[in-house]
Amino acid sequence: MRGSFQYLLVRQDEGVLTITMNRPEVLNAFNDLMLEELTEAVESAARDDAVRCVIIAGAGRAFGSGQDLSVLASAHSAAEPVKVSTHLQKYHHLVQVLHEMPKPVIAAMQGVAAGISLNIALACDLRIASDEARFRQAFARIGLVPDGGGAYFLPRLVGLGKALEMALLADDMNAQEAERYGLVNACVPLAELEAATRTLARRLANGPTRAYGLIKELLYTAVDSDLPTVFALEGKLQDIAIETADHREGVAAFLQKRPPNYSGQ
Ligand code: LHQ
Repeated sequence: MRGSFQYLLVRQDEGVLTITMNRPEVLNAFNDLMLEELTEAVESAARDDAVRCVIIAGAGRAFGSGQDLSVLASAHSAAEPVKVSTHLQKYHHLVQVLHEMPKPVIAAMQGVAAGISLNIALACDLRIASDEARFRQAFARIGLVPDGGGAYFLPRLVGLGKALEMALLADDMNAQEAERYGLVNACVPLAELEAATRTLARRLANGPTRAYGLIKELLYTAVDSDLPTVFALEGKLQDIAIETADHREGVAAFLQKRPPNYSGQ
């Protein structure tokens, strides 16, 4: 992973890679370069065994405000506008890489998350919000449909009724409501968000990383499968998990009445 990006801050520490989107003057709205850089960083994290947990965050007061609308407006007036579905393919690739990341990904959300920024957070495995965060499926306010996989992830997290309400009305959901609906896993005071996120990320980075990857695969497949399919997949994945060093370490630690020391292998 390269050390510097134009629109990202990256920090790697004790197996935790923190990627911070860094366009605070526009609440971390996506331009093309930030999207490309985020995709590169996430792909690199997926390949790097030294990274055992990833945090996605936003600089300044927001997590992210979606597509940069000034970029969108100039794209509309370009001589040969790029079809939006072609542009969306780049976001789809990012969402796919996040979703298939073989280690846990946490979104740390201190402020507003709108549009495709929110939907990218929904593609992460866990979300921690500050009590000042708010969540807006902003698309209908500008006459668009939810994109970036939001229509897939949102109803799975909050149920179809609430997802429809959020998508149609495009109102803010506050952090307390988001926690109640399961849109975020935890809501903490703003001053505690960074520490709470790091504590969770360190815990995950010290866990059985290969099993975590298999757990993600199992649950994300199971949510769209029938029971026989899940039985077959869990057998296949348990055959893999039971051969890992971390499984042996977990059992040994239990029998020796000591904390496990997982290598991630
Ligand atoms: C912004 C933005 C922004 C540029 C704040 N762009 N400058 C669609 C189509 C095609 C391809 C791919 O994907 C998409 C997906 C999408 O994401 S569509 C949805 C795009 N996002 C939005 O519609 C949200 C637009 N932003 C807002 O509604 C508000 O800014 C929110 C609710 C996020 C925050 O409101 P406030 O806290 O009141 O902040 P603000 O509005 O005052 O914004 C602060 C600054 O950031 C301001 O600039 P200024 O120079 O006045 O300080 C905004 O213009 C700028 N900004 N979002 N997306």
